Amino acid sequence: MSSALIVIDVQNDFCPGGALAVPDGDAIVPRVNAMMAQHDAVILTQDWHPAGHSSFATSHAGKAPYDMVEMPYGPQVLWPDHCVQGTDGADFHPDLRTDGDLIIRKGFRPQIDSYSAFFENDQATPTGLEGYLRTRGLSQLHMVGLATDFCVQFSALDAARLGFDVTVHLEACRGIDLNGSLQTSLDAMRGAGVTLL
Ligand code: VGL
Ligand code: ZN
Repeated sequence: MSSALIVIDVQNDFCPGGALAVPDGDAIVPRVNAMMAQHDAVILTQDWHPAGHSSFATSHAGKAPYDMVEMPYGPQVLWPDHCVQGTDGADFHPDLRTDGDLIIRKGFRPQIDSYSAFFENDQATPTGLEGYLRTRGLSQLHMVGLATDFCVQFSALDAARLGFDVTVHLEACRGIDLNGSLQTSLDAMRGAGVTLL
């Protein structure tokens, strides 16, 4: 049985000074780097939105960041513009090791947001990561990164539902915590059989 470290969205816009900064987000970088040597494969995800993406508050007249809207696929939080393709904010944190095996980009379809590394927020459009992991025999997934209560949570829940063995290393994650979303996400992951360390 082989293990993969999945490093979620350790990008400048999610670190202090970035457009959608996660408190203390950059503090995880040394720990994440150190974990890379402990797994058979290292996969990084990169939030990668076109300018004017539908998850940006600036794309909705009269809306502010963190307002909710109803999308065809369900409720969606509106975010500050972040991780726009080709910008510094979309780059990985400069101290993050990026010599992993695969970089998977997500959120590039203008009309759908994508938190999970496996499916877009419609819960149906795949990123291809499942097939990559299965064809390489990577069944033990270890997740770290940003943000615990959004992209890490949705990735972990999808992975557990797909039958992978999932561990989230909380000391190498940081959360946004919108209206208690951090605690809710921990309860949901635990309830889905995800191991939280
Ligand atoms: C994320 C909000 C919007 C994340 C990405 O990486 O958790 N959160 N886009
Ligand atoms: Zn995003």
